[in-house]
Amino acid sequence: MKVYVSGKLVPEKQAKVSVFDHGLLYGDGVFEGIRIYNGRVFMLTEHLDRLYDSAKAIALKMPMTKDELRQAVVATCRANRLRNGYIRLVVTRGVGTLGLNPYLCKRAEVIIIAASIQLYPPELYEQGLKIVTVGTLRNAAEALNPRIKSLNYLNNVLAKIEALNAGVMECIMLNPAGQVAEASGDNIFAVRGRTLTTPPCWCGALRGITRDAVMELAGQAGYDVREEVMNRYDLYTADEVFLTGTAAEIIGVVEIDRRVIGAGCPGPVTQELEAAFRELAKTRGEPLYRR
Ligand code: PXG
Repeated sequence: MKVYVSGKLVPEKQAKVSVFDHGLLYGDGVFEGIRIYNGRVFMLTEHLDRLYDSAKAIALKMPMTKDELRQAVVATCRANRLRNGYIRLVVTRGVGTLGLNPYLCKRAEVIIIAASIQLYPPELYEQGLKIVTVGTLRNAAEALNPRIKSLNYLNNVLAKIEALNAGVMECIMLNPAGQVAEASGDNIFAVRGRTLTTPPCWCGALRGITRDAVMELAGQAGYDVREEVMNRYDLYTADEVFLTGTAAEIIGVVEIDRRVIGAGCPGPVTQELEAAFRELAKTRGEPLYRR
């Protein structure tokens, strides 16, 4: 595998960063996780826009233009001859001193890994996920805004640990007001009749690229799509609940805190949107090869 680091594509064994990199020392940096489907980088423009917004929010000066980064992403995928896969795009504050001061870091480091990912076993997409609400609250937006896709994922890791310790693979994270925010690495939707509801970003959700795509697809399919404050009641009593994310894609939720959701299996709306998403993934995004 070839990895992009310090402006070059190098064999993975040589792909290294300094122990003085503030990405490692302080979790100071931002990232994106992007899918490659059918020889196309899915929604690359949207991912790059979000990355640059995350960087701006933490006052991190990107060392290259969006277009240069787009080309580096494409080159990394091509070097690994990927037609389907997963790209981890990481930007760290770079090498600095043993002190917080980010302004003493000379230059941000850009890392591009193009490989593959499987989050859940295929059976779970057919059976649906069982999840629980965890005690770890999503970061308060006024402290570290969840809209920033930062390298500081301890908030999510702590939630994931609680989920795993409870014997499930995902969880619901609430915001400090006790409202539904998102899952540890996915957004959440509830279906009731012909209405789809997801929490607005100000409730503590990342503005997921998959979330945006699903909202667009559901709108086109004639559903009433709403961003509304949600409580656990809205999830417990929904016809269907599903999660969306680059890694998870679209996955049905069939049990929350030991309440069975809907019919106890991934529902028809979830399945319809999954199929529409598969179609979209075939054609949407930056083509990597001529054919
Ligand atoms: N919320 C959080 C906190 C996330 O980290 C999403 C929502 C969904 O956003 P997208 O844009 O992907 O639809 C994410 C993204 C992993 C992994 O390795 C997790 C994500 C993306 C890629 C890989 O578990 N989460």
